[in-house]
Amino acid sequence: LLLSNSLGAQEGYKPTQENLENRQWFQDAKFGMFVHWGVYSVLGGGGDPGIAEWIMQNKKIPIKQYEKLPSFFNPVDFDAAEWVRMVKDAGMKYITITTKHHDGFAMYDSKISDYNIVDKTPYGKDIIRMLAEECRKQDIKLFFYYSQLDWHHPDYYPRGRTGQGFTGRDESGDWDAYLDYMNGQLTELLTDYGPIGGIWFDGMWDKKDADWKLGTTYQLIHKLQPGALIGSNHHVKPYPGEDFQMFEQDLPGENTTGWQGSHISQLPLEMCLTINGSWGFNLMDQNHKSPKELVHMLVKSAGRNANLLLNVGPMPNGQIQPEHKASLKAMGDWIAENGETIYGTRRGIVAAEDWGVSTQKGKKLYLHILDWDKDVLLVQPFKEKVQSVVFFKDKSKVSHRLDKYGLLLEIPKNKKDGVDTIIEITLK
Ligand code: JFZ
Repeated sequence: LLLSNSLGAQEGYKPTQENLENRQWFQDAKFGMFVHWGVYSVLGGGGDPGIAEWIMQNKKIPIKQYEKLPSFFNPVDFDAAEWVRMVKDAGMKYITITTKHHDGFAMYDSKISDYNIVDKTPYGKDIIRMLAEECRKQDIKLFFYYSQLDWHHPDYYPRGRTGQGFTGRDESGDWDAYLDYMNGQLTELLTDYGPIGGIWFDGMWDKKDADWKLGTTYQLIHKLQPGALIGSNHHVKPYPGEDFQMFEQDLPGENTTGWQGSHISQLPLEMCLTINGSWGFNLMDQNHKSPKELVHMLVKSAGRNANLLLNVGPMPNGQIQPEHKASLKAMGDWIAENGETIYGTRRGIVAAEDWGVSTQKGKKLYLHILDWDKDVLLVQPFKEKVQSVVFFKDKSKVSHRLDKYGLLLEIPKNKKDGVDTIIEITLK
């Protein structure tokens, strides 16, 4: 028996060779762009810097009123080629985009529901298709975010933690019919858009004790596209059938948000992060992370074996906010110089510490010194023998001593880099 329920998920799942290769690709890729874009973007948070894609819930907008939003969504400036070019220039290797968020609105041409971008907006075009085609042209992988939680579908019942009372729906519904609908939309996404990178689930946490029949859904996905990677933002240990593990706004193992738990699986890891303080477009949010902070998050993720999935919330006109374009450009400039120490690496033999992290590819070990202003640094001891120690930037020698206390490095002021002082160690 292959099918199983949510508790067992896809018990006995054996990833195909293609899937395993895609996991390697994923771990080598290191950096992707997350996109939260939907009809909520039109409201830009409604003047509240803390609200974006959650506005339906946070402002208790009934379905009848919310259903007017699609008629205002007309992203005439959307240019898939420009988005993908920007992604490449930022040094990113993939895009993960919201095909349906919690509001239930499909950003693609769904045939099983007309609550979608083609049928309900004046724009009338399938942005997911345009993006999929452009990604294929420019060799960028495309992943689909899909919200299991749905504030719009009548059969999403009983309601979960959210969506209580305000939406104006009947207090009834057929849960299995909802799951069929969800699986139907996933089938569309996995058959009509060519090979995709994977499915990024979110929203299970809304109904922790519901029978999500994950085994059925995961098996369906792996049957339709065995190479597609499944991940889910459920904040618990990965279920059988998942191909990567997600960490929301948190470096694996840190659990600073308190939601995440400290379990780190053997699966490829990914951390998602907002570029300011919002996922979807927010007009008031000026909390833009600096390029230095963003580079540090990329490096710290890599040093913990995780990818960074950096989010932008495009504006309702289809453009990316200029501040975010600038941040992405700055990251791209940094990666153009230093990408060798990130792409294709794994966490290095030197564990993460307050001063920074290490990444490694074969005999090349890179120490990324991110926060350290003294002129000497003692790195914890390791067993491997050292062939040479140089500054990555100019390949000049680093004065050092390796003994039982560790590796003592001299880092003169003029060799310090304001963002990341990278030491390249060749191991014997
Ligand atoms: C979720 C979404 O709600 C959010 O809009 C965004 O898409 C983000 C990437 O993922 O965020 C969560 C996930 C889990 C919880 C809350 C928000 N939770 O467990 O309460």
